[in-house]
Amino acid sequence: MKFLKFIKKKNLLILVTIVIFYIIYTISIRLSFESNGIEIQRDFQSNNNGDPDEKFITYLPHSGFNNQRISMENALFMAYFLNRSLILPPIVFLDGLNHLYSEKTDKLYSKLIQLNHDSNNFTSCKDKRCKQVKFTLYPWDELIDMSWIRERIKITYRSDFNLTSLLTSLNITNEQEFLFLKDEFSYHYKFYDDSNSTTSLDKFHVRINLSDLKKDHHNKRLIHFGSLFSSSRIVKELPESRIFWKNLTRELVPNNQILVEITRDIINELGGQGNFIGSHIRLGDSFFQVNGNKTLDKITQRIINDYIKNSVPNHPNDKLFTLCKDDLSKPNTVPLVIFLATDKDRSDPRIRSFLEIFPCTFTQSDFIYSLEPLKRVINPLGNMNMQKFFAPFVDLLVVSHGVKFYGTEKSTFSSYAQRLHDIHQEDNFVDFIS
Ligand SMILES: Nc1nc2c(ncn2[C@@H]2O[C@H](COP(=O)(O)OP(=O)(O)O)[C@@H](O)[C@H]2O)c(=O)[nH]1
Ligand SMILES: [Mg+2]
Repeated sequence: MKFLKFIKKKNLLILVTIVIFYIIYTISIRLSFESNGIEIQRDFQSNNNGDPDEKFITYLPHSGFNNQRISMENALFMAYFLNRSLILPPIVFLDGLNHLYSEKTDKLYSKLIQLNHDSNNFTSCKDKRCKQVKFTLYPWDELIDMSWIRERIKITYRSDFNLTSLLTSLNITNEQEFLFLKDEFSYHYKFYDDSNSTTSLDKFHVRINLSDLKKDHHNKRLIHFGSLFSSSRIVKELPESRIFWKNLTRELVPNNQILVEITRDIINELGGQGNFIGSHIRLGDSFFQVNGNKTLDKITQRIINDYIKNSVPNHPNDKLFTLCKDDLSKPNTVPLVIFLATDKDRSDPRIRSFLEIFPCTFTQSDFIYSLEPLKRVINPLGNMNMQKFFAPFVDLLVVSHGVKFYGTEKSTFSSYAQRLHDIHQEDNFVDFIS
């Protein structure tokens, strides 16, 4: 009897322990999915058991971060205009390869499918030469404030690039149930919100009126776009479209808490918001490498002109000034505190010539101490340390708080910095960081 009682007691104890462990486990999983304050439905494939009549759109990301941001913003506009939910792919961060891109959608898919959560490496081959590339897939909500858009559009998250499992999860069993607008070349489709628009196709090849797309394919469960990159991909001429777009571009700002803390710290070191100039000089690859000297000449001239004509306000603090005081006594130097964002380091000869004219120029590497918290940023999808991938965002956020911003032509990084700068200026540099 006693023995039986003991067994019962023991079973009860085991049961209670299991229940406690289960509760702790569930809470910890929830918390890890709520790291930026929002509960995110991470895995689209295993969670789509909702409305069978719900209609979706999706697209394929490619190239650098800002190319992906522009595609994502265009996709949000499409979802709004077509009144569909968006299946949002993650941000693709690469280490060891500048661009993952193919102009043909099928080929791009065959590259992207290599990126899955089982690994953080894939093999990239070009002209029969192959190398290992590190990657991580990162959720947009961890970086950017999506709260405004979430109130207007339903977003579900895709966590890999497997087309078959995407279609299965949507119960799509034959080709008639979805529309796949595959690209055969770069800039294939251009979309128009107003069917009467006379805006030309320019570099694009095929015109699609969004109202026809909406009407003719209203019963399709999914409209799958290829690339949605390019700020001229969608012509927005209807007043409602313009208002929506203006709000969207104003609301989608980086709000990652660690990035915000670091930015605040560096801005303080620089003498506070509005007391320094921000510049982005892109020299690292392709077009920007070839045009590097021109970019530097243009930016230098623009800063000098503004400095002479408009006497740009600049109040360097004493600590910073002691660092550059001696160099400022040399001829042809300009006493402005500049934060320089660049994809090259200070030893690059072109950067060195800029520093000779503007000796009070500082870069991210001058604020090593402020950058410490970057070491703590972990991707909740896959646990990859994000330090390397996040460094450009520190540059982006700091330059956008300069009293003036001078960027590189044709760089989408620069155009985002300019947009953020204009937002801060409109708000009179009231701390975005509060
Ligand atoms: N740290 C840092 N990285 C940069 C800077 N400018 C460009 N990069 C890197 O180069 C990439 C540029 O690609 P993208 O964002 O598509 O902009 P774009 O190529 O200039 O139009 C960024 O994502 C960064 O990884 C910079 O000022 N600082
Ligand atoms: Mg790019």
